[in-house]
Amino acid sequence: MQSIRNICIIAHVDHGKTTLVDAMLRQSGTFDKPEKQRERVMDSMDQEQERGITIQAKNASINWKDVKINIIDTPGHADFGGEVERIISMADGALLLVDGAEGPLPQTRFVLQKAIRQGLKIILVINKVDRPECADHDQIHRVIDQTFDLFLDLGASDAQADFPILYACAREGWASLNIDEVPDLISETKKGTLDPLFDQILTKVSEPKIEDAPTMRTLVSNLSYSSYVGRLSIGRIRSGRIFRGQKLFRFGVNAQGQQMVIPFTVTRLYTFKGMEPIETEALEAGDIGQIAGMEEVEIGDSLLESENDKPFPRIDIEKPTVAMIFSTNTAPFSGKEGKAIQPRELRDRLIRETKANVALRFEEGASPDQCKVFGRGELQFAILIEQMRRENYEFMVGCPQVIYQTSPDGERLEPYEKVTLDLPEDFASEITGILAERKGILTKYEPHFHGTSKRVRLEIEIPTRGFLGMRSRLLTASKGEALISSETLGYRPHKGEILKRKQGALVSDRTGVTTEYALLALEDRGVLFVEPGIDVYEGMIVGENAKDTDLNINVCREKKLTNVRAAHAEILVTLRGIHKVTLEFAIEWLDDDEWIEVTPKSIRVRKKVLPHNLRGIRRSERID
Ligand SMILES: Nc1nc2c(ncn2[C@@H]2O[C@H](COP(=O)(O)OP(=O)(O)OP(=O)(O)O)[C@@H](O)[C@H]2O)c(=O)[nH]1
Ligand SMILES: [Mg+2]
Repeated sequence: MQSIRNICIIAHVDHGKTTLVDAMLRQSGTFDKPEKQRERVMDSMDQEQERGITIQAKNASINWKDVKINIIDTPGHADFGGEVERIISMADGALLLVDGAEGPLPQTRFVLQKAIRQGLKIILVINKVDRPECADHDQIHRVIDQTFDLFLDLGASDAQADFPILYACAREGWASLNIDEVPDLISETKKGTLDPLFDQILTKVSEPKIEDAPTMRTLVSNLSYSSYVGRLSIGRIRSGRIFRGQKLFRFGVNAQGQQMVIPFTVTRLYTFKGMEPIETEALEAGDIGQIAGMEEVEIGDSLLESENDKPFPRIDIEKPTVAMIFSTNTAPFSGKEGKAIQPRELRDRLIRETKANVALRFEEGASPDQCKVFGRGELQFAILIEQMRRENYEFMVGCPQVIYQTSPDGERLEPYEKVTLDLPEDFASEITGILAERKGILTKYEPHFHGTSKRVRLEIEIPTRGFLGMRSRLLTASKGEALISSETLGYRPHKGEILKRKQGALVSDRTGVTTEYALLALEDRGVLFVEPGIDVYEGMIVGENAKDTDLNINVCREKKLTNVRAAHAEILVTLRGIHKVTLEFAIEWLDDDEWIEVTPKSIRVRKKVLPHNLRGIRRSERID
């Protein structure tokens, strides 16, 4: 039987995980034509390529010195932390990547904590050592010290804290155990490879532990789909052997949370070769593969050979802290640009999503045309919304809301986050000011040099409610220079009212087509969201008011032509600028009494109550 190693790659967002997998695939001879490969091949979903981030954990496999190495690439963004939690049990070892210039960041801590708890052997890879900030090796040593402190802080065992360290440039495809070699590898006076990394994986990560059980047992840790065979379960064979045609039992739970046992037959099995699933007759204990044969399977189910066997405990992952309402589209233009989703379809679609992604949870909404989805953050919602939009659906979503809890003695609790910001010192006071306004408290202010520029690393503890919708504002305030990340701190006492948005909305008071003449007259009132010649309806938001009240306005007014010359002169006046409403912008901007209308072609924002005479204009200070 072939020797196997199962490893996952974990890190804070952007520290180079997927780039490292590229290099590992390339150097192990997995690609037929390596030069033809695009970058970050594991980021195979459209939105992953477009956004340059990993959203879903994915498997690949390579062969090195006759050992099969199963690799699981994971996302680093905090919103997709659930992906890391659910797949980590497939691995025995983890490559922990830390950007040599940035050092450990919040998500480094989160994923390391999961890996330590799971008892994984950890190999530290200090990546991006080619960055100019790392030319000073003191910087790299500092990062190693910080990472070591993190290990101790998280209760690593002695064996785990005794981790090997590699210095790597994933982008150029080399790694070394010797820091003194790094300058030569960067200047290419010495040719580097990933051999030292592969060797560490083979020697330091143990062979998969095989459970002492007489029959086949596996836990479904991930799902995939093939248009050819349907739903596929991804899991690691914990004991025994699984083969095509085998009769197995799926141990799942029903909607009421009760256990159910359903027999099925394995119709197809796949093992990974590179990123490709290759059909196989059998999978041996220790290996990771895909199993076809049942459509209804869910992550956390156990697939067992014996009906009398005990299932694995279900994967327990951190609870969502935010929620969003999804609704059918009730706006007047509904169904014009896509397919207006029906209540039942909306429900089915969202339930399907929450089954494939255990970090999301579904709940019925307040009315039959609404559903509530619980998740971890704005980006996670934005990706789901964008995905549904690409499926040609039209629907609406409300603004993200935090989930409250009540303490045993009746106190109202809300989720908190620790926000870590790294930015040029000049912006620090403005940024802390913005967050202080939203009840954030500065807990750490650490100046450091980043190359020659003076930067600070700030830590701010803030109610999640205060941090929602703030990312772009913080980026704008720091001229795009701030590195922002956050981690949840759990529930703390409610911090009192926080105003969601200071500015009111400019709202169309009628249905019609916008005119340049009307919009020009409005420019000084605030920021416009629509261009001339756009269809609008009563209650649709066409801009942000500079004042804190909503303003109902006529954006369709035509200029009465008194003489030809005046009309001609007007052509020379053009609108200063329109703020295009993107999905991300809308999610951050939206207030409780507003909807985002999502269609395959447009993102519109609107008031929940459309007729202007039924709606107040004073935005009461929102206390939630
Ligand atoms: N200078 C330098 N840049 C690198 C290196 N490795 C990766 N990068 C760059 O870092 C960026 C992020 O790389 P990814 O591989 O997508 O990072 P990731 O950790 O997979 O990111 P997520 O999956 O979104 O968490 C890309 O622009 C890479 O080109 C490296 O060794 N040196
Ligand atoms: Mg990635």
